Amino acid sequence: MPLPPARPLPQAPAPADPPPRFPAGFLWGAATSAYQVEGATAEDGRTASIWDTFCRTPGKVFQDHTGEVAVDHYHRFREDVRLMAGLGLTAYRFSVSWPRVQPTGRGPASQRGLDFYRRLADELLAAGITPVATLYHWDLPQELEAAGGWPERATAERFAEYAALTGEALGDRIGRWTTLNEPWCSAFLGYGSGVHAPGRTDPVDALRAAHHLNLGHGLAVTALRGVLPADAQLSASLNLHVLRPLTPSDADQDAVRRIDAVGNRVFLGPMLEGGYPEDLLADTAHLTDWAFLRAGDEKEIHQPLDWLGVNYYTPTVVSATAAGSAAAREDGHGGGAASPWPGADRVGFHPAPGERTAMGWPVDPSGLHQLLTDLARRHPGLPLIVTENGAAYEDEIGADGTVDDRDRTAYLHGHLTAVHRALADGADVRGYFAWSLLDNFEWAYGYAKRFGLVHVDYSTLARTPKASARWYARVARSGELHPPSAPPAGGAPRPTERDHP
Ligand code: IFM
Repeated sequence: MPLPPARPLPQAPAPADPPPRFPAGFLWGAATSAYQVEGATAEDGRTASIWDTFCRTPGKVFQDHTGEVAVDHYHRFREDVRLMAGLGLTAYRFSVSWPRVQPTGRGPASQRGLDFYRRLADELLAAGITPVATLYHWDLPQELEAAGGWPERATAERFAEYAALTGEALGDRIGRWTTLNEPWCSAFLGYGSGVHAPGRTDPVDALRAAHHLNLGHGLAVTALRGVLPADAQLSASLNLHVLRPLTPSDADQDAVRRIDAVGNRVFLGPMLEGGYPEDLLADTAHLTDWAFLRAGDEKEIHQPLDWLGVNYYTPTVVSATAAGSAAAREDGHGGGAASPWPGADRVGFHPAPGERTAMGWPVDPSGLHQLLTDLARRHPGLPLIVTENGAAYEDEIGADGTVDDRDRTAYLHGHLTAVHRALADGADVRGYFAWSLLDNFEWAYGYAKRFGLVHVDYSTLARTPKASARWYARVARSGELHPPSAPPAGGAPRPTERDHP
């Protein structure tokens, strides 16, 4: 007799996949920079930087905003460190203000200036947070700009002196250093398109500035090795452009090559490979003979680094186009008549597909994966740290006093997923810093764009962690990449009152 057909057994629910886990010791951080957060621009002997001057020039910055008060980190750093501790951060990346530490850009250091960073580092260390110091995040002492600025070789030499005296004073507390943050912006937005301080618009000055920033980096690394403990970890942070051709045509591929040369390899070449790319010299030969590049400079710049800082926000789509066309002006860096891309006049810039942040920057985490895995392939053995990644959105405090910035949480989750995939694909990524810890002064956009994990009320300077900060805290504390929507076990890790006075 045939047996009756077996009834299917009830299926046990499939166990949910465990959240992706990051390696032990991975640095979970947030970043800021001096001019964007400190304020106190005329206190304790600090002199003007090029950004103070630029902000005072009518029409350069949104509604003529300035960094005079910024978010008052200079006076509120203790509260801010408690905030970081409450978020479970294990590292804080900040920059040292050159005109605070060496007010005239040359000569002896200001003890009062150095003391601020001593106090900040001590507070961080006491909270178990690793300080990561950037020496130059765009605030050149105005006196050095008056003497010619980055287009002049002497500025690189001054930078190395400043690096040495800062390293000597703070090296007992700070073990991780970055020489320059985003030298592409300093050179090409500062001296090329002029949308950043000092607002000059000369393509040759921009190329000279790029070289002297590179040289300053090399000289500073050598100077720092001479004064820092042997285990100090040195790097530079580059905003590398992830480039995509509009079409697969040879002409569009050549547009990618040109922007890669003047956007990426102008720094990667000398810093990591020992020389400028031949095609960059050829592309810019109608502008300059590069006589400012002296024998021995490339060797000086090519110093061994302990890690590379990678800043990524969005990819860039380019095509071949006619010089001066509308597409050629859509460069994503504030427009303006002058180009930040010397030698690439016939390149057009196009919006990448996808959602956009309040900066108008398309959201595409795959670009971060591409960047990290490409760097790992090209520079095996060089550890990478994502030193900036984040998004501006139109955040508002709700009636209940919270900021529900789920778009930022989704952005961070997407990009951390990309970092995790890059790790799985062999990239040696050691940490991630969200940009930014706090809402702050967003350069030519003034206070109009909010990048913070923590909301700042600009009239009271009150800090309120956004929902993204609470999500990021959970990830940082557990080392696990929980999806944004998953309700946290035991309730949301809201910062406590003790953490956030
Ligand atoms: O705010 C800036 C930061 O100073 C340098 N990197 C990009 C950020 C967002 O524009």
